[in-house]
Amino acid sequence: MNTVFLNGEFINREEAKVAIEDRGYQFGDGIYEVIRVYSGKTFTMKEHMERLYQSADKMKLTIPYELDELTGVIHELIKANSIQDGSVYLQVTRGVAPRQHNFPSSEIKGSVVAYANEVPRPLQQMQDGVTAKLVEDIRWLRCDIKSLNLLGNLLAKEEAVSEGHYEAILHRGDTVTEGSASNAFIIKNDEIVTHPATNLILNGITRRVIQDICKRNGMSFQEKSFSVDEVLDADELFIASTTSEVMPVVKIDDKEIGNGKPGSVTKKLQELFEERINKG
Ligand code: PSZ
Repeated sequence: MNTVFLNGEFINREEAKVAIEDRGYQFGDGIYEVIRVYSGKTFTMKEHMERLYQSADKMKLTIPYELDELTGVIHELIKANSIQDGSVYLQVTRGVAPRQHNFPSSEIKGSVVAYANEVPRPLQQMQDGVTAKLVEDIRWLRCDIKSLNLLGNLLAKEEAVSEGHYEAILHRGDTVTEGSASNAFIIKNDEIVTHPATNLILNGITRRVIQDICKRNGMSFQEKSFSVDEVLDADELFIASTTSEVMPVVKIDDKEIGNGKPGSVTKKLQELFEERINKG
């Protein structure tokens, strides 16, 4: 049996049904988070939950639960489904109302869905590295909101994956922004560089953990935008997300990065990231 959370109730996954006029279904009018679970315990849950409420504020959405209630829901899902290494998906939409673009009355409560899955860590890919494709970033200008509207991300990911790649690395003209579902980092002369946390990217929780790791270990971390040419000329390239962790990219389009193998700085970050996971 698989237990999920739907609008205040814990029910069987098969019985969880949402309304056809849910604004998440009709418009993608909602937000979400994916929270990692290692050895039955959440990782950086507080940061994910804070970002959820921040995303809600940015789109004038009221989450119909307090933060500690949602935290309790997540713990309950992990327990009820005996999740070891996995993730919890949590989404909040603007609720169910007759279809119209403008927001429904404030009496309409948001819909909340959460469920948990077992998800293995991508250990082999983290060891070998993956390939990526450069794709033009055609998304809107509020990529800082973790919105359900992912069409721009999906088109890019599909283009990359259908051609055998793991990820699409997005660029707006000459400027590299982030991955389709990850943040992107280059390393040049031992300096780790990633796009600043502006409206053009999602400020990833994994990105913030990496930033903190660098600070504590005297590694150079710079938030500044970089170009497509700088990627092609980088010593190392990696992407980072909740499920991909620190993932080396060893080839982009037809160009090998460095010697085509995961680089030493990326490997060091992976080690330090692993230590964080083990600390819980
Ligand atoms: O399961 C998956 O494939 C996941 S879990 C989280 C993501 C993918 N992606 C998050 C994400 C993103 O969608 C974009 C556009 N940029 C950056 C990230 C990284 O965010 P964190 O580190 O918070 O997961």
